[in-house]
Amino acid sequence: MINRAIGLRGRARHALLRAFAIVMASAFAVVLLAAQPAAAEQRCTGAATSNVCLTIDSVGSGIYRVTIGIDFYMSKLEADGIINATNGAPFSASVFADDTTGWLFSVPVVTIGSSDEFGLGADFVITVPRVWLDEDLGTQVDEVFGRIRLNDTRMGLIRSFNTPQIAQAF
Ligand SMILES: [Ca+2]
Ligand SMILES: [Ca+2]
Repeated sequence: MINRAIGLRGRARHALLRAFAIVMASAFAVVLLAAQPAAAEQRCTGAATSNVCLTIDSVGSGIYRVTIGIDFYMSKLEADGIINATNGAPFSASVFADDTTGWLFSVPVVTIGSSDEFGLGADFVITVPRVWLDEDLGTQVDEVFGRIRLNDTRMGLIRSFNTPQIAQAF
């Protein structure tokens, strides 16, 4: 419950800070989905330097919406520097299994933002068939997590951020 509360707070903050009405509407929809107990599972790191979340919603008919989000705390100036130095594409994200195959699928970025409040932020979303998440085949519980890679031009290196794991029988 602590993790969920942190995640929702991060989403709400996103919604308040983003200027574009479409982005606000989509972030609000994520909050509504996450508030329905049976519909979504969310885990967030809630770390001091960044908050990284994985959310998996069932949208019916064996289809799941997978959302990965990050707030990497820094000044807006630093965040804009990273965004500009990477031609607007500082991030990539994928979902991994805890064992066996490892990498499962890529998750495309849908929003990138910067502010002094949340730093450098991004959301990644994809809808996938159930079998893509079924990393331990059949009824065995599956353990999946998200990993975001950031081309951090301040340090001249690639940084990785892992979400916590979601364990569920997909
Ligand atoms: Ca399974
Ligand atoms: Ca596993």
